[in-house]
Amino acid sequence: MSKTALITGATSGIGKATAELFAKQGYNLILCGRREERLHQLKNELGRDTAIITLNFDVRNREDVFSAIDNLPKEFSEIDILINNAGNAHGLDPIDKGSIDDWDAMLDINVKGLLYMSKAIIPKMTERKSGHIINIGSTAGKEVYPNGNVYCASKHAVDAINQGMRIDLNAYGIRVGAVNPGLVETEFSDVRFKGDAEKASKVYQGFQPLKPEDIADIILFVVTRPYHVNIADLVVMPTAQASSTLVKKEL
Ligand code: NDP
Ligand code: 8X3
Repeated sequence: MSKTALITGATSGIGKATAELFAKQGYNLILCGRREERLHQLKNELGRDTAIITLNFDVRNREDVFSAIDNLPKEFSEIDILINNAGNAHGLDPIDKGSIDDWDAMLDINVKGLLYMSKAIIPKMTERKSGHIINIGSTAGKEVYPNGNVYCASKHAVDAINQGMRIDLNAYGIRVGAVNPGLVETEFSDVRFKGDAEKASKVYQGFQPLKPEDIADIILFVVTRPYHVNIADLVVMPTAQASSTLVKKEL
């Protein structure tokens, strides 16, 4: 029987590439995001390959998260794989100049949103004593870079939550692991720089960044390991990148 995977942030970037790859592999998919039009489009396109349901909510809204998960149709209610991917950076400013609204957005989405999703889905996994949770962290969750302050804090929190989940869910046989990418060219920088396309594209100039499909590939690898194998924490960077601040241009 096909497994069911729920992907948050499926409307763009890493989440979308993962949805496309998983659809080809025949996973039943629950695809989440705020942009309804994109969700419709995904359902139309990927629905040819597999069973798809889309859920349109903001992960910051606790009631909407629980209501969406509690009201899933029966055929989608047993979630085997949760991919906690929704998230973004908002702003790139020194700590003394940062916007409190940006800080709220990053902590509410990247940390609390991930927790709400997990809290809504974990009980059925513990009941069934099976499940697999993949948390999308970042190299920003392993090291702090200039002006990254609160985004890095949010991803360090994901790193801690990933470890905590693995420890606490170990008794139930639930696999928990993180995939922590370096620079991936998605809409991430458009969001970080609030639609300033020129600033956003400069982030990826002069070297070959990762593509969202590279991360999707790795996520598929993680979920297709035999049950006794849990990829607990994986860091992946473009070859041109050695750390958050060291990127070799024109490689
Ligand atoms: P994108 O901006 O392309 O995608 C972000 C996704 O998150 C979108 O589908 C967006 O959907 C969703 N999302 C954002 N805010 C909310 C919200 N409040 N409620 C629900 N969904 C939301 O960026 P990426 O694909 O690059 O980012 C995906 C994950 O990967 C993030 O957690 C990011 O931190 C992480 N990451 C990215 C890296 C990169 O270099 N790109 C590197 C390391 C980690 P919608 O707007 O429709 O709601
Ligand atoms: C995304 C990678 O280096 O822009 O998490 O923070 S970085």
